[in-house]
Amino acid sequence: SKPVKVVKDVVGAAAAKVADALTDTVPGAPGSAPAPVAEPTTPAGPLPAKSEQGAPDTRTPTGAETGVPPTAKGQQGAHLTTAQGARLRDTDHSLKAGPRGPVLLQDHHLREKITHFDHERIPERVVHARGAGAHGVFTGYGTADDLTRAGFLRKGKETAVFVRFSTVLGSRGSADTVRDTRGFATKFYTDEGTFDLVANNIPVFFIQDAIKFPDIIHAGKPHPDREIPQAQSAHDTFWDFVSLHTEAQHHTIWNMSDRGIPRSYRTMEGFGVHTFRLVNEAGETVLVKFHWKPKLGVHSLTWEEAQLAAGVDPDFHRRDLYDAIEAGAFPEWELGLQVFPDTPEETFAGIDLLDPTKIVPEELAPVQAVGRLVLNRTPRNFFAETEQVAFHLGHLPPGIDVTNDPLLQGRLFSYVDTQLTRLGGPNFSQIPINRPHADVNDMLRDGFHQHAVHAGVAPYRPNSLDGGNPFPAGDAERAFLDVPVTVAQAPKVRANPASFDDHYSQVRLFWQSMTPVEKEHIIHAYTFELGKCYEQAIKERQLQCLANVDPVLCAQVAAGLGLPAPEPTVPLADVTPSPALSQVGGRWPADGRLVGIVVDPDGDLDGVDEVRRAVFSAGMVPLLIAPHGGTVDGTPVQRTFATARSVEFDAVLLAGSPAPAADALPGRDAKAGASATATVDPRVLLLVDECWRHAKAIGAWGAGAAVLEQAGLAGTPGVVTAGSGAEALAAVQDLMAAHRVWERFPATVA
Ligand code: HDD
Repeated sequence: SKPVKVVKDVVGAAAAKVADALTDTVPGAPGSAPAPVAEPTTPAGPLPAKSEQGAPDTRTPTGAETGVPPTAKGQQGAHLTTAQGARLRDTDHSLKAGPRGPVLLQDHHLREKITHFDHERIPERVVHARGAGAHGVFTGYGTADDLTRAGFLRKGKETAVFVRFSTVLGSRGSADTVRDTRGFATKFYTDEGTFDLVANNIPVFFIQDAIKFPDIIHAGKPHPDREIPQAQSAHDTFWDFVSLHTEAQHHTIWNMSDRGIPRSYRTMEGFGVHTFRLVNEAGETVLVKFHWKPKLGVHSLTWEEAQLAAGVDPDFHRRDLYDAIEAGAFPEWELGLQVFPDTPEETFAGIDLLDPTKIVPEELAPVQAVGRLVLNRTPRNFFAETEQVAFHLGHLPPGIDVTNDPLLQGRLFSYVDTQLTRLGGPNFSQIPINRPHADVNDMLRDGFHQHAVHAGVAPYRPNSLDGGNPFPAGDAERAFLDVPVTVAQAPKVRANPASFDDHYSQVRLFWQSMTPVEKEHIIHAYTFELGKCYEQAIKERQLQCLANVDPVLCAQVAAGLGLPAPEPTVPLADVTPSPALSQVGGRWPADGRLVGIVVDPDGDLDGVDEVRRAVFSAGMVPLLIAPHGGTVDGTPVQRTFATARSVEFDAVLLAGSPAPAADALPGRDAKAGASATATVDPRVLLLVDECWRHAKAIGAWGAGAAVLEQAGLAGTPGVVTAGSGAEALAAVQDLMAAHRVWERFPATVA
């Protein structure tokens, strides 16, 4: 047998020497040529030693510290070491009794490496398991100064934030574009303690009391026997619960509306749902609801897009978030407040502010902007940051307090409790992403994963041994204030106030506030989801709920299911529509929108170049779509005819399309309508056809006009043929401001 060759010592080696070591022959492999390896990067210096054990380990920054440049590679330092810092010669071969012999139990490196790997996964979140996060900055406007003492809302005050968006029902590996509620949780690392605003993209919740949370989640999650369906509500147990438990109907109609399938996290509103209490410097209080308003407007996918994206790109939303940030199109929201007087009744305009299944229409209480959020940095490590971030409604800075909303009260218990299992003990606030940016001086000690080496002997109060420290703070030191709300003398009961019994009036308010095209989408969504149920009784019960919302909605869904439409069992509420609830009718900036440009490599490439530049300077992102990858006239091709689908673009421009090669797509030519005389590649026809169905703006100039002719779309709504690329872009941009070419959707309901 061949002699075993020991991998060379690379201690102190230059890059070339490292490469030499890496390309060494595999020890013991008979006569094999060394496998080519990637070019090694220049070794960086080793990680600095941790100076002392008394403080958090700042070698792993939270994002606030700038010790590690954002471009730093994952593996810091030139030399591989064990977890104890001993340098290693080899990590590719276990220690054996001879090259063909058994592996030795004494191989401490093998055992360390495999053991650590075996424990790499932590339990996924019991809800909101799939998510994507980003860092950013929040800047206060100073407009809430008379309402709250919270310092992060002061004018010009900048506060670091981390935001995690999520779906609720699916597992960590499920698709992004499923019909579901989205989480929108924000951690503000304020100077006065961390504030977590744990919000959703829907302003109401399924239940009014947290004690029912396990029930709604058991019903919404996959069936316990077969664990299907994944990440969706189109199944019997969900509809069984919401049809029996009618307070869920309001949240459910939002799910069935276009809000259930957002176009992007960037185009979602966020809602704190509950009413909170603010307290100002003078000790005066108001009640508020928190709102996030996206700069790009609220915008959704079409149902077909959502379904296609789940297959074509299951990471659609997280990719969109990261791509936008990396392209410099930083997602932005304004934080807003609806403000209500803090009266003993805790109602506003007859609406119970403690009922989390009710909104207050913006027409009655306008949303007042109090600050701006910009997401400008993607996480460096998904696990360390996005997976380990831990939110909790009880993370409140002075100036913000909770109310008696029974859903909020239960949440105050659940979040810390769940982290104990998920993050393995009570010290999760020492994990870098969870570390407050305010000074911490608590008396919490020990426990699993304790990272601090606390000095002192007296973590109790009062004490005379550690100088009496720590001392309580007062108003002058900006201490948290539990607002001394008077609690009425009342018997202990398991009951809700009577106002919580109205389960239908606001569902009707939502339905009546929709435009015809939005109503059409809601009808289709209910028909699809109930059509996926097996139990006839569940469909009938949900139809009864819809009858109590609106007879037209009920009749249309019933027709789709082939069932009779029942009569209402409650009087239909007389509601005033709230136009603010509709997504249709506004105009929004085009920043960060994606424009596909279909090119013929033998066509008008000067014009294409000009249009690309114009798209860039309008703050949008051009994506070149060509028959093949690589470059066209020196410009990189981002999508090919084989990979481009309508879901990826907000609009498409056609500069021309080459005739299909004779052998292109055997068997598909005839289907796509192409023939020997076809002048347009059938894949381009499919793309344009999809864009049309998904109500996207389409523009063409020059040879591109032939594509529209052949697709039979020239002259239809939202399809523009222009004399130049610049004109086509201008027309398309104008159409994009309305998000979609809404008139392409047939609307049969008024
Ligand atoms: Fe919750 C996670 C939002 C009701 C219990 N919730 C979680 C997340 C969001 C929300 C955005 C993900 C946080 C992250 O990204 O890490 N939850 C809401 C909203 C609710 C709501 C807006 C109603 C207004 N939640 C709710 C109730 C309970 C919980 C009533 C329990 C009684 N939620 C949890 C949890 C989770 C969670 C089990 C799972 C993972 C976690 O907390 O950290 O504690």
